[in-house]
Amino acid sequence: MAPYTLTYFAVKGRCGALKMMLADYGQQLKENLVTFEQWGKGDIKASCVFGQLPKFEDGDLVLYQSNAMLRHLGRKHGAYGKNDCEASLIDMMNDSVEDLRLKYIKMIYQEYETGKEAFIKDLANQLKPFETILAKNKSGFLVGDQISFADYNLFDLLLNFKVLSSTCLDSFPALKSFVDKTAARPKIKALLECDDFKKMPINGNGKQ
Ligand SMILES: N[C@@H](CCC(=O)N[C@@H](CS)C(=O)NCC(=O)O)C(=O)O
Repeated sequence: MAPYTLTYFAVKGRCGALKMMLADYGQQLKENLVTFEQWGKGDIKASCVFGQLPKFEDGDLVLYQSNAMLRHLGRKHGAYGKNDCEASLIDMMNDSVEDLRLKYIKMIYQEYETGKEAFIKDLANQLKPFETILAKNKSGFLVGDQISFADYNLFDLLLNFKVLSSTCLDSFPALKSFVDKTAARPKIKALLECDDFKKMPINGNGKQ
């Protein structure tokens, strides 16, 4: 039996990083896919604590909030730093990835037609701090010398950005190397190449 269950829409959306993390740790994931039609009926929404998906189950533990899920898995699978200071830095990195993800989501869902070009133009400014951090850390990870949940989250978002603008990492060697190295991790590579994952849209409105 899969130890973990994810209930979510049939999109990568807020769960790409979680899936990559679990794949990298060799963990099974049972997926309950909810259609937009089922969601529209309201019963599932009413059953969710904050009225939204994803929902993640680890045995009796039920979690909402995708970043809480990443933190939970980080704690369980050794991807939350080697000490409290590293953990705090990883939190800081992940919060910054979340800030950027929110900007991306706003553009995708609210202003794709009018805001996409401006978003791409500003992307270099948004990516620069991550480039600086990765260039400084010889391990090639955001914090310390091992991969953390914030790395998976950044990697997932950068893959979305590359779909949005294939050249967006061209002037960021550290980010490019981070993406290449993470994508080459054997179990992540296998996930990225698997048909079910590949064919899943990034976003619920089909824009990317
Ligand atoms: N902060 C939440 C956001 C969750 C969220 O925005 N869920 C969206 C799909 S990605 C949703 O459930 N939308 C349907 C609705 O709000 O009715 C998280 O990170 O999990």
